[in-house]
Amino acid sequence: SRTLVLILGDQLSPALSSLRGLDPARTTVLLCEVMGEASYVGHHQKKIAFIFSAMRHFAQELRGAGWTVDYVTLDDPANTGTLVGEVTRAITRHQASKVRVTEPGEWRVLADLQSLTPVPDILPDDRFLCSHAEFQDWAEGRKALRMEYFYRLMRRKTGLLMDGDEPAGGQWNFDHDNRKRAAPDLFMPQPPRHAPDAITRDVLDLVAQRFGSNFGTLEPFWLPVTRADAERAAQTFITAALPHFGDYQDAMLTGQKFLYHSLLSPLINVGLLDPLAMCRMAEAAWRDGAAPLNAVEGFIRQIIGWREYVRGIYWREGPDYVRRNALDAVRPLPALYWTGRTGMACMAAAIGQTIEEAYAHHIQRLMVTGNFALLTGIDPHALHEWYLAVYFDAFEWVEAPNTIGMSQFADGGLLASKPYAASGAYIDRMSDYCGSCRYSVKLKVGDKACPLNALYWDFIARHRDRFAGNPRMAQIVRTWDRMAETQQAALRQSAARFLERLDETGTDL
Ligand code: FAD
Ligand code: DLZ
Repeated sequence: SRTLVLILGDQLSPALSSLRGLDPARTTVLLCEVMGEASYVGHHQKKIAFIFSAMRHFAQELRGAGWTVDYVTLDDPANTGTLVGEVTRAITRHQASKVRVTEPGEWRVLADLQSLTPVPDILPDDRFLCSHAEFQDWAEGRKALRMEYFYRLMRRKTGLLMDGDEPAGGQWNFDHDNRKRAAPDLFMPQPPRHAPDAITRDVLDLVAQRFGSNFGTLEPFWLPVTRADAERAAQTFITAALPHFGDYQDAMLTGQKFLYHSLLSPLINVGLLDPLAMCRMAEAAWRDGAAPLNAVEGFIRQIIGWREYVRGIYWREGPDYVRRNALDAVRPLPALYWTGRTGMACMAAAIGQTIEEAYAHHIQRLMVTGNFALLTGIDPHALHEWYLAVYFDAFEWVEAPNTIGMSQFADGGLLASKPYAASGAYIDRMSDYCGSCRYSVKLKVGDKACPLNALYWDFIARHRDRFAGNPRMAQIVRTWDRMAETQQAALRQSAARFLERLDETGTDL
């Protein structure tokens, strides 16, 4: 009897649980490009190209390792357009008696797979360190789920940066060292650029033809799409950028799209790189004296801390998590999120590079596009669909908790202990954007003032009662309460004028 193994577009790892223990002679591996997955949101063109090309290269890799692979391309005339349709067709084609799959990264796809006949064996995705049961055990009975405590558990579990039972360097977290402002530097490392091979060129043609009117620019396309190139990119990051990763983790700089970030998220998320192996490489760099502890600890925390923690939250909170809206935000997503056309230099930079690269770094996502949405009260579900569409690393298990929870406080503070809300002063402190902005960050009200300044206080005022009860927000609420009424009115009027213009045009503000 034959086993059919379905491998999804973000499961491109040879050590995947669904392949383990199977006899290649009695197994067919199915990979399928389907319109359903390519269109559940209007993905950035580069994201689709990256996933299809990585899938095609992975099929080659598997064949090289002795597996029989059935690869269905998007333009196959018989393609039904859905995962369920393609698995059903493949069961008949290969007369398979069993179907196996590693659990997907999204509730929607899990429900689809569970609707198949025969119901497949759905195996745990042990590319993650923390199983669902372990996360539940950790979360059970806790009043608040704070990443920091979860992270310590993962440090102990992996032994990463541990000296016996103590954290290396005597501290678990060196974040306070990681808030430096970056300066222009001619020697800023750049991620390696990979020329498209014949497989990628075919995919680029397909994407141009079928998704040419989707968001974002397709070319130049230079992302790694093979395991070997991904591993080289990881090595380049460890030697060239990791040493400064910590210092400038929160910095933003005009014209520098990547700074000292790794760009490894898409490669890790689709399975071309193993997250634990990345952390071990970073730790080795510290032990060899090639990178400082604050950088290496910061990098490792993002991966075994944040990445694992948000996944735990996603699966614990259930499929309705993406619909949470604790702050009752209802404004439609303004057009400027798609056009990037705005005089706000920070927003133009973050969205502009999102259009070009399908990438913006964490502080741009959280404190620029996320903060603007939070302050202006944009519907979190619409924003969630935007983040899910536009970034090359976006899969719901990781995108949704970051958007709904961390960035929009729409889960009411389950994930973040206070909203990540900021006025223009924060952007000015962490970037050089304000110097080239149409608006003045120093002005608080009026048409020439940075809109974030009045919007910030308007946001505090709108949610005054809720935030007064939050120990981390109480001080700011008191500041608002003590402000002269005339000043409060001026700020609220200024915010209202901006929001009116936003609703009228949605772009070019
Ligand atoms: P680096 O700064 O080099 O960080 C190293 C690695 O740490 C990343 O590759 C990533 O694997 C991991 N990491 C860092 N921060 C986080 C985090 N908060 N959550 C999970 N992993 C993290 N990340 C995604 O992978 N997919 C998403 O769809 C996604 N959507 C986001 C949406 C919002 C609103 C916000 C605020 C953050 C989002 N993030 C998402 C988290 C983070 O911004 C990206 O992981 C990071 O910017 C990827 O770039 P990088 O590889 O250069 O990261
Ligand atoms: C994101 C994506 C895209 C664009 N296309 C495909 C595809 O054609 N076939 C496939 O198997 N997977 C694709 N994916 C990834 C899936 O959407 C992903 O597995 C789910 O979102 C679960 O994380």
